[in-house]
Parts: sequence; C-alpha cells; structure tokens
Amino acid sequence: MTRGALIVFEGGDRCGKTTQCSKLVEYLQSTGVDTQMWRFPNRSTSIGQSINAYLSEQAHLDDAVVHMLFVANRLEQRTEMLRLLAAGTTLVLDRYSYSGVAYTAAKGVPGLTMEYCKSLEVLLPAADLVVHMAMTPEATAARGGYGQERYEKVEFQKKVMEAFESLRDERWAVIDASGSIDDIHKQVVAVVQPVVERARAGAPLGK
Ligand code: T5A
Ligand code: NA
Repeated sequence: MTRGALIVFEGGDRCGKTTQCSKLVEYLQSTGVDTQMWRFPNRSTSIGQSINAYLSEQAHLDDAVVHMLFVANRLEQRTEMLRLLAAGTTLVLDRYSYSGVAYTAAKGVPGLTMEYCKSLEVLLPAADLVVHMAMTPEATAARGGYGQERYEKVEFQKKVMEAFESLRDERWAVIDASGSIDDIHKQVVAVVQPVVERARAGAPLGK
C-alpha cells in the first residue's frame, strides 16, 4: 500500500535543520508530493510549554523527568503521525527520537543510558531516512543567536555529536552542514527523493 515517507533531520544545535527542512518541504510540495513539516519539541502543547521553560532556563527539572516530557511530547503526536503517513502524506521532522536519545545520553547521568532511552521510543515509527547535518560544535557556535538555550555549550555539543555518531545505521545520510544553504539543499534532495519513492511504492514503515 502506498504511504508517505518519514524523513527526519538531526544534528547539533543551530546546524541549520530548520532552514533545510523548510526548503525541502517547499521543494517536495512543488513537485506534487503532499508534505508537512513538524518540529520536535512541539512547544505549542502543554507538555511542550514545560519543555520550553526548561530549555530557556526558566524552570529546572530532574533529568529523568525532562527526558520523559520529550518522549511524551512525541507520543502525543503519534496517532496523527501514523494517520497522515498512512494517508500518503510525507512528514519532514525537525528532530525526533534520535535527539531524545542523543541529548539525554550525552548528559552521562547514571541510569539514563542510551539503551534505556531507546527503550522509551518503541511505540513510535522509525524514520525512513535520518539526515544528519554534521558540523563541528565550534563552527555552529559561531552562528548568530548561539548560546541562548540550555544545551548550547560547545563541550556538551561534542558529546551529543558522539552520541549521534553511535546511533547511525543504514538509514542515515550524513551531510556536511558547513556548506552553503543551496549546496546542502541539493544534497538533501538527492538523498530524500529515492526514499519518498520507496515509501510511495509501499516499503513497510520500521519500528
Ligand atoms: N532536545 C530535543 C532534547 O534534549 N530531547 C529531545 O527529545 C528533543 C526533540 C531544542 C533543544 O532540545 C533538545 C535539542 C535542542 O537543544 P530545537 O528547538 O530544535 O531543539 O533547537 P535547535 O536545534 O538549536 O534549533 P535551531 O532552530 O536553533 O537551529 P537549527 O534549526 O539547526 O538551525 P536554523 O536553520 O534555525 O539555523 C540557525 C542559524 O544559522 C543560519 C540560519 O540563518 C540561522 O541564523 N544558517 C546558516 N548559516 C550559514 N550557512 C548555512 N548553511 C546555514 N544554515 C542556517
Ligand atoms: Na537552540
């Protein structure tokens, strides 16, 4: 049965995910692919507002609790996500479960291991493609607006980068995020197109 593709963008803070997601959605729509863009965390829900308060350092929460909030913020979109994919809509996600695992595991808090974090994501569909926008933390730190949120610190971002690297599998495409916006977009389109076609041809959604 034909379905939409689940395309996820991941990477460190400020690497250009939102810029590339928007350009990709515009491109896919212009070629007639029914596409929506979503962001995680979704700060508009009540759980998302708690996450926003935590990220902007207005609230302090236990690491295990904030991890659960990020998980719940995805689960609250789960039914709609599955419905849209089954109805043929391609979803382009600006962060997803992989950020959930990488950022919490990077904290190094006892018990909050990568395996534990992964186990909390099992109810969610797996991405058909993860576009990893790879860039050194020093280079992203030089971009405008860096440092305003909780995790935007170079030492921590290095650990996040290592965590992402250990999550990579055959569904990941790594793109150098330090190039120009248009060059990156061209590389993104090249890796996304075959995945959209495979989903349309009925390739099963992973777990
Ligand atoms: N998190 C998230 C968790 O801990 N657990 C979870 O489960 C989840 C889902 C918020 C934080 O939450 C953490 C991860 C994050 O620390 P967020 O809101 O996605 O997540 O925060 P950011 O990743 O920091 O998102 P930003 O919007 O700040 O950065 P983007 O989307 O990566 O970058 P973008 O496109 O906004 O670009 C940033 C700047 O760079 C410029 C842009 O114009 C902009 O000024 N830019 C470029 N400049 C030069 N060359 C290019 N190629 C450029 N592309 C963009
Ligand atoms: Na940020």
